Amino acid sequence: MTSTDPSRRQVLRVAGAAVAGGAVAGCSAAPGGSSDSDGGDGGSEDTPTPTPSGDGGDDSSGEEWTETDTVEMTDELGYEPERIRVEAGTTVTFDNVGSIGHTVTAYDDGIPDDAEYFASGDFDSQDAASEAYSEDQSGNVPAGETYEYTFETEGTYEYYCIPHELNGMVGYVEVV
Ligand SMILES: [Cu+2]
Repeated sequence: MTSTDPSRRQVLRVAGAAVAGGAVAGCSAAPGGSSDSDGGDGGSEDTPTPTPSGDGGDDSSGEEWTETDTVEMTDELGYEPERIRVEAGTTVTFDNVGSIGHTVTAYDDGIPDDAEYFASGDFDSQDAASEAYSEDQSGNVPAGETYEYTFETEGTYEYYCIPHELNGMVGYVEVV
């Protein structure tokens, strides 16, 4: 009945790994049986990592697109809604409802090939926009103000906020 005890399994697995990495003879792994004493970086490999089943970062399916022509920029450092869908020719208003400034800056390679580049401050490339912003915050949309852009070309656009890109402040517009 007690045929498979977990500690034994572990030892077998460690042994297997040692064989697989057999070429590296330098650091002789301790065959002492304590499962934690090899492995280089003293890892936490005993802890079984639970694999979340539902929402592991798939962003190509299951995403929600909201049909609206208004996007709010918030103090939570996000665009709300993050993904909108509009018809070609729609003017979208990006409204800064928070208390700190943001930008609306398209990725050069995040827009359809035949689409015009857009950015608050009306720059014609991502480089120009980020350079200008770092010089004197050109392109900043202050609290309470808006930036508008009319989307003429069908396709998906990805844009970001220059000061908050690292906080994940990225948004999408799908033009249909
Ligand atoms: Cu921002």
